[in-house]
Amino acid sequence: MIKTKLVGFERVLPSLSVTNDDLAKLVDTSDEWISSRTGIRARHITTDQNTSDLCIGTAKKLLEKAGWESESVDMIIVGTVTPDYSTPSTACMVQAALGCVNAMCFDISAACSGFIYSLSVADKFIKSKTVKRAIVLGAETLSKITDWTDRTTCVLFADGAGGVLVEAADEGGILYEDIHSDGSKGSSLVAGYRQNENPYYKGEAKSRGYIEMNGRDIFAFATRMVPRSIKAVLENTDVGADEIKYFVLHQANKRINELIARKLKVSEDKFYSNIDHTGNTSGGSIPIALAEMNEKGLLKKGDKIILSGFGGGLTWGTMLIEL
Ligand code: B82
Repeated sequence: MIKTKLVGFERVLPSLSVTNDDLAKLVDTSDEWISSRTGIRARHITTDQNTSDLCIGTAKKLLEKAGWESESVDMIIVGTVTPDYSTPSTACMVQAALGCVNAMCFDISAACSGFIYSLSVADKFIKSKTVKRAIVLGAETLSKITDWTDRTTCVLFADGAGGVLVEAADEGGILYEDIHSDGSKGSSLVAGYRQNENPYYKGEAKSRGYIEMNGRDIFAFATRMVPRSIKAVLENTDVGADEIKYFVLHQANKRINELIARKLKVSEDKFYSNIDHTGNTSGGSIPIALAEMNEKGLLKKGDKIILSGFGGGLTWGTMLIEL
């Protein structure tokens, strides 16, 4: 059986880092309030880059480091809810910038689970022998859908891109996945509602662009469903939590991941955390964390890691990976 191996990890964060003290000049908040509730101390915010720019930078680094020819890439997938355009897709923009003329390219909308969903789709194309090499990115510019006057949300969200190269291999790679959606709870985390206000529309204007969330509801969802999903992956593969080197989860709030670690009876030290300097980058958070870990030498060949995303949709998903 063909396996899907992760063979490169890169990220691009905008150069501007905005601290909690900086935000306290925009809205009524404080470093103490933000950091004690979320673990966030600073986040990167773009001044002139859109999602495609961050993706193109990440994909260029990936190809250069791995020495892959642009023409050898069969597929580009971007998990994002903040594409530059509805069409062309962000993935097609990456293709054009890099000259990946042989790739099929599309975006996937699964919010903070977007990278996991994208990796899952790439895995299936590789296993079906349609694709040998793919670029899989998770990227957002959430600062463009953030209400910068709302102190409860503008302190959370941020910008950034991360990505991996995946390649058909004989062993290791993506060993198992557990992926779910619950559309009935979709209204607890929404962004970018566009009412069709065409000339024949008789109702009131209802479009609402910014992120709106019911924090309590989604906090309860994440801390209930993610431990279940991780347990399902470990049980179905007969892998013990002690055999997992790192748990790399979506970075929404440090408290969520601490509670998940406690529920799984796993030391918090095994839960990689970078939310202190990245904030919540939605689909970008897991691949950005992976790229950081790789740079620090934490990702070693043969190690098993768990990736878990959770977010709007609602969507969630866990993968067991052998590096
Ligand atoms: S919160 O509602 O304000 N809260 C929990 C009761 C404070 C500790 C909150 C905050 Br602040 C930040 C994030 C969340 C949260 O639950 N986020 C998510 C949960 C599930 C899926 C995605 C997210 C996300 O924010 O990306 C709650």
